[in-house]
Amino acid sequence: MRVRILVIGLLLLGLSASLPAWAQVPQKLPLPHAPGQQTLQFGAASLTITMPVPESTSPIVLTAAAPGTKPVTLTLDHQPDAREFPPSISLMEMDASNTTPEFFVSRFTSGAHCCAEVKILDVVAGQWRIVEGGLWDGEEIIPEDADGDGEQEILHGDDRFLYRYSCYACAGSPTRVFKLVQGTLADVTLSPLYRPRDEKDLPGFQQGCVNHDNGACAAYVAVASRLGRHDEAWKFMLDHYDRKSDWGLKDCALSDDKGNCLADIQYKSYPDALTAFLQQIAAAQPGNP
Ligand SMILES: [Ca+2]
Ligand SMILES: [Ca+2]
Repeated sequence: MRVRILVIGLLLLGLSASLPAWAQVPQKLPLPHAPGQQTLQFGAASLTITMPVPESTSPIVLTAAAPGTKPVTLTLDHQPDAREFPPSISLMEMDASNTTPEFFVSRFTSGAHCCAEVKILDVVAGQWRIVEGGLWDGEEIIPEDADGDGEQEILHGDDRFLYRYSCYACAGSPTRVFKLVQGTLADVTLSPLYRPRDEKDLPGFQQGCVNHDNGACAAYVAVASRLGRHDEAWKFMLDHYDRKSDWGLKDCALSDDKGNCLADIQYKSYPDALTAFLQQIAAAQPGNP
């Protein structure tokens, strides 16, 4: 057994030593300074960026290609008269199911607190695909290697906690982790690999709860629960939450197309509201029964 582990270890060492430079760390790619086309080559993969003339309504065009794969083209809106933000394009390794790197595009849509729009160019079954990475609170998403396996993950505060029980800037929110697997961004938050991060975040949420910030109490109970410490966190929350705040005690079970609430919910207390909210979060969480 010891020999086998040694052999696997040597194989892994050989593998990491042979990784090309572009695969080892994410690399932000420069946009062409002038209108026109520029092709960047990374090993076998290439990305061609076409920047429009500023006064035109032509889009920004990105084309990813590699030998033996079907290329894909992503078009990004360009409005000559609007204040718009350039896309941030990075080369990185996110999806281990192929031998090509991924191109990660994050662009600020502008507006208060919103949003970074993410698209990822990824090879699935021999074809480059555009993975719709969704809209995220904040200006830019910068993936990081959260578990040390050499692939970048998206880490982001759980937007569902924002404004829920206290103001935007007050409480932090629990971290969610998403991993790109064969063209799908999978929610892997509950993997034991990310427990150390939760352990690190927990004292800050607990301190916020001590200060009677109900948003921090919610994050504290949520993170402690996934670390297997729900009961002690719940008791702590009961001892420290702000009883005077009615923030988050109203909810809506059903809305029409225009956002009008058809079924109001009024909770009697913050613990009642929090119980329902954490049940909703748990029910939506992959990896929960
Ligand atoms: Ca890859
Ligand atoms: Ca990783």
